[in-house]
Parts: sequence; structure tokens; C-alpha cells
Amino acid sequence: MNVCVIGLGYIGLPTAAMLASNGHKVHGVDTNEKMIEAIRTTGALSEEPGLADLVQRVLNDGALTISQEPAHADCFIICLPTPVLDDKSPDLSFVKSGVESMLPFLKNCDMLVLESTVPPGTTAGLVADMVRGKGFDPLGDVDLVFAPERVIPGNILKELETLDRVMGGLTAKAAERAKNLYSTFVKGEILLTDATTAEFVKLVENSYRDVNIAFANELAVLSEQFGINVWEAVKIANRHPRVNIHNPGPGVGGHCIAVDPYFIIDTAGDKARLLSMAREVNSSMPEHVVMLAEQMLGGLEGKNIAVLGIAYKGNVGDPRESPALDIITALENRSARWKAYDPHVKESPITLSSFEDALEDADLVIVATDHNVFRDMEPEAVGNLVKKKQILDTRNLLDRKKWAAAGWKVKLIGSS
Ligand code: SAJ
Repeated sequence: MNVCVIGLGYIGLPTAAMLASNGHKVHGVDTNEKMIEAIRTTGALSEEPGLADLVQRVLNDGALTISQEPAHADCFIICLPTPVLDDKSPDLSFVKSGVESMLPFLKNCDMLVLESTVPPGTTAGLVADMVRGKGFDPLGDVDLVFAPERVIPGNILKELETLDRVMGGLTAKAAERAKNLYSTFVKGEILLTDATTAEFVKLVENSYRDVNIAFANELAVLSEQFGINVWEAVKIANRHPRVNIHNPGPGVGGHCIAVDPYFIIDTAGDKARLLSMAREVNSSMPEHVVMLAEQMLGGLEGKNIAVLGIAYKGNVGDPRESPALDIITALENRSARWKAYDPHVKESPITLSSFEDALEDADLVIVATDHNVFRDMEPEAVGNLVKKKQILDTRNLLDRKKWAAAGWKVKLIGSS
């Protein structure tokens, strides 16, 4: 098939490359000129394993072309971001302009697939209306489908192949047609449904995780009160065959789990009570971390804090919605001085320091992200850099005995 993928971000680029390496002729589009240039020269902007190599291969053999302009195709796939605005309502402007940009290239019998996470009803409403506005019948002339991505950053290429997918069509024929296309690289099962159910399913998956993590975070706070270790308690509880509690931590970041529940909350209002509460609990965790830091130091004013990790999770370079950034804001609000180090983050919204510089003269080290490099740190070597050997582990990353043996005072979130 001739496929045009609109948006070459963390989903669009791997999807385009997978299609291109599986027999399709793919044209990738991104309005960001720098991004196009960077993909041309390096294959990919992110550190996603295997992606740069795959992209370079399909670019070199001509199966993938990229530019800032859409082109005629049999199938258009929209992979554009849908962030939330300051008031936490969904921002569909990127999706709208992406659809607008491809509409002049749409013809009868084409397929239009939306992969971006959207509020329930968007494909059958907004997108179908835009297609109708161009004179096409979205239930007959063209095939409209919502096909959410499910892949986890850090393991995208593998999960694109192996995970089951859901394809929601405006018609059964549309869903079936999308299945035919995606099954050229998806080895998992492809489940067919209607577009609004598929939209809901996507939001529910990430909301499930948000609620589960909020539960774990509440247990962490309770464990501190009860003088026990939440990590031990959760590990034992999870030995029950029907219990699967996630990990507590400094809060939930990233552009998916910390955002998607709002797509339901915004539409459902006060009916989404549990989802709202989960967001509240998870968003309160950075403050909780700073409160623990305050307790350790007996006050934060003028203290030097080294923050290790600003990415939203371990071994990725993405700092969006990261709880580490909220921890830093909360430290600033208490007049603490901070320096931050993250070896994975290339584009940072805050000033980053080198490892040595961040730790120099620190009164307290906060491990905010579970990068492997932090797990492997040697307590003696780090101890030579800091002013006070005090460390707050928000990820249960450190070997506490080892650090304590090297003279460190170690505090683990969710423990006495
Ligand atoms: N986190 C915890 N405790 C946990 C697991 C995660 O505090 O037990 C935190 C992480 O540190 C991070 C945040 O939650 O800050 C989100 O990380 P994540 O690894 O759970 O998820 P994402 O945002 O990287 O990717 C999610 C995935 N969704 C699910 O697992 C249901 C992925 O499959 C989706 O494709 C992706 O969102 C998306 O694009 O929607």
C-alpha cells in the first residue's frame, strides 16, 4: 500500500519505519523542519533502541521518504500529539491541523486512521465531520478508523510487533481494512470494534495504570505512618494470584498516563470520581518527596540538593510531565538550592549539571528517576563528592545496606 504517516514523533516514526520495512511505500510528514533534518542525518531523535538503524535502512532503500508536506496515498495515518491545556482539557489542535493538511490529498476509497489518543467520540464526531466537510461520506466513500498505539517508550519496536491491537472502525469494513494493513507487521492479535469503544479502551488502559499507581502511592504514605516498608508489603501482597499492585514512587510522569485520564475526566466531569482522585494522589507525590527531604534536613532553606534524574522514568530521555521537575519547583518554593543531572535527557527545560557538579557540596541527594546508571553508583565515590552523605531514594533503586555500610543515611520513600 501507499501509506502517508502524518507526525513523525515517538509513534509516527517507528510506525512509518515498520510499514516501510514490511513491503509498503511510506511517506512520513512532519511540520518540524529540524526534526526532518535530524531524521535524515541521524535516523531518529530519541534513544529508542533499534529505531535509528531501522529508519536509516528504509530511508536508504527508498521505502520511506520524509518531508514537511503530505502526498497522495491509499492510507493516511495520523500520529500527532494530543496534550492537555492548562485547564486540563484536551488540546486537539494538532490532530485538527494534521487532518486538514491531508484532506486535499484524500480521494474516494482511501483509508484514514487516527492513532492519537483522543476523547471518546472524536473519530465519529470531529474527524468524520472534517471528512464530510470535504464532500466525502465517512461511512462509504472513505474508511475511517481509530487504531490506538499501545507501545511503551524504551521497547517500542518490539511492542509494535508483539502487542495485540484494537482497531475501531466507523464501519466494520473499515476496521477490517485497517486490520489487513497493520497485520503486515503486527504479530499480536488485532481485535475489531467501533471507533468510540477503541478510543475508550485506549484511555481506560492508561487510567487503569494511573489508578493502580495512585493506590500504591497511597500505600506508601500509609506505610510511612505505620512504620513499615511499602515495598515489602506490596511484594508480599502481590504473591496473591489476583493482586497486582504497581510501584509507588515520586509521582506519575510522561505524556500518556499523567495526561490520558483527563480526557475522560474532562468529558465525564464529576462522574469520573476515582480517576480524578488518582490524578490528585499522584500529582501530590512530588510535594510528599520534598516533605521527606525537609524532614531529613530539618528545613530546606539554603540547603544544596542534588537531583539525580529528570526523565519521567528510567532509561528514557523524556522529561515531559516528569515528577522530578515538580520536585525541583517545590524545592525552589522552599528556597533550597538545587542542581540536577540526567545522562539520558538531551533537551531539558531546566539547566542540567554534570554528575560531579550536581553532587558537589550537596546536603542531600534525591534519586528521582530509576536510570540503571544510578543503581550502579558506588556509594564511596559519590560520598567523596557531597557535603553530607544523605540520600533520598524515591524509586527503591539503591542497595540500602551497601549505602548504609559506606556511611550514608538512606531514606526510602514508603518506609519508616
Ligand atoms: N510508574 C510508577 N509506578 C509503576 C509504573 C510506572 O510510578 O508501577 C510511573 C513511571 O515512573 C512514569 C509513569 O508512571 O513516571 C508512566 O510510566 P509507564 O512506564 O507506566 O508508562 P508510559 O507513559 O511510558 O507508557 C504508557 C503505557 N501504558 C500502559 O502501560 C497501560 C504504554 O503501553 C502506552 O502506549 C503509553 O503509555 C501511551 O502512549 O499511551
